[in-house]
Amino acid sequence: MNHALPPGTGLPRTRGLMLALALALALALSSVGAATAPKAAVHTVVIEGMQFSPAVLEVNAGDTVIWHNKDPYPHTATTDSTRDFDSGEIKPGRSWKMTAKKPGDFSYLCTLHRTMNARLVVK
Ligand SMILES: [Cu+2]
Repeated sequence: MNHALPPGTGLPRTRGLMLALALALALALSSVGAATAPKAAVHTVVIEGMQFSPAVLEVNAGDTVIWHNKDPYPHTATTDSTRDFDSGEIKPGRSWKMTAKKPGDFSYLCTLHRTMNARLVVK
């Protein structure tokens, strides 16, 4: 009785298995790649106590920025000189959101309280 396989018989099966493993690995890696690829994020700037927080926010182009007004009076988030964006009046307890499309370094303020300054950096 000879139960040993003839030489070479195991090789095609091993190759098939290796191929399946390689394929599975490639699939796993591609899904990891998709998960770590830059995705549009959502950032929040809180307006409270007559201040924008954070005062400097860095985002990627395509990200969404939400300004949330927690003060009991209205505010705006406005790039005053360039007019790149202007929230208009954000009423107490309300929010305004914008998709940051254009890369740049945008200084903005509240047109109702012009000492309130902040910066949005879009990369
Ligand atoms: Cu204000």
